[in-house]
Amino acid sequence: MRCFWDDRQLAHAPSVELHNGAFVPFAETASRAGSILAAIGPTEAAADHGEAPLRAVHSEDYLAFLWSAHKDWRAAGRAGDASGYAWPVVRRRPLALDRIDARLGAYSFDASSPIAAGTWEAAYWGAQTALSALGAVLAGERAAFALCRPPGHHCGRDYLGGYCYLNNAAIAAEAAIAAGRQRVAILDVDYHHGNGTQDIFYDRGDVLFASIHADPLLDYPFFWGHEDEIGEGEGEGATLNLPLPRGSDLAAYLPALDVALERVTAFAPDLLIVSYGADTFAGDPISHFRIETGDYAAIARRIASLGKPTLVVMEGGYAVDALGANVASFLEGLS
Ligand code: SP5
Ligand code: ZN
Repeated sequence: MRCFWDDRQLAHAPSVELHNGAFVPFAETASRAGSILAAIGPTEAAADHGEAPLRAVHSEDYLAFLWSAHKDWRAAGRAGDASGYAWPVVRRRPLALDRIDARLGAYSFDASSPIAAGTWEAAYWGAQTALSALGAVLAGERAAFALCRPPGHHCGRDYLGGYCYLNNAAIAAEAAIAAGRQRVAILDVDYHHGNGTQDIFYDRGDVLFASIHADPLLDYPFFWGHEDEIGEGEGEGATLNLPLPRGSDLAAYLPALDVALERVTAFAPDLLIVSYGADTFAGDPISHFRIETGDYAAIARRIASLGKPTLVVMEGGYAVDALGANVASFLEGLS
């Protein structure tokens, strides 16, 4: 399978994140990419598709904020990584956004996604990596893999969060539609609900979002991913959430996968985008499913049985030593 990667994605390297009331080492490390690269073999470099595909998903003001946030942080005399500490829960309009701290609050939904000096560069090339792999699929490849890092599925049109800054899967979906595809299905199999992707397409009938994830009653991101979220307006019925309990293993996972795949089939997409997170792995340090390395091949084979042109976009997965093998297993099952 053709795999795409750009090493400018390593530029994103925050040092700590807020977790359970204390700062701990940032879990979404650049070494994740090294583990995957060592396991999947040769990759192709990303081509630059410019900013227009980013603007098709994210708002102009959010992109401007993200581009300058770390410089603004430094200009305010701060050291280290930029992170918010106050959020406009009461959304008085217009928001007063003069201060960098106000902007950080307004354009984020958590305090575990710091902006470091290289965040914009890495996120930009992550999106370009997704677009480059999409290009291969649009040109006729049955499947391609985009090694995107930082991941994307938690961030929305105008907010970051969950280690995500640009929504790579959503950017690829919009680009596919701009290139003439009529219907795109996004299957999200990361441990966490892909709240940003859901939000972006919530009122859209031409993009299906189907997600299998840890029940948000107990797990991050808490406020999205419940079964009764089904989309709205023209998008009603084009969002499918399949929360599973902590401790779920392959036997618990496969029935949910079959439900999701039936919905994808009924939707009859021209293109399938898989938001693939390996944080469903039994050994993941921040997650609580029991999927084993070999299980990813079984999951991928079922996805491949749909026979749809498929773009796989990397999302989470934090057991760095096993991450490469988990990704390789998934890609092998897809081939
Ligand atoms: C893309 C993705 O998988 N994002 C996950 C974001 C989850 N963030 C909140 C979970 C809190 C766990 N933090 C533990 C850090 C240990 N170093
Ligand atoms: Zn995740």
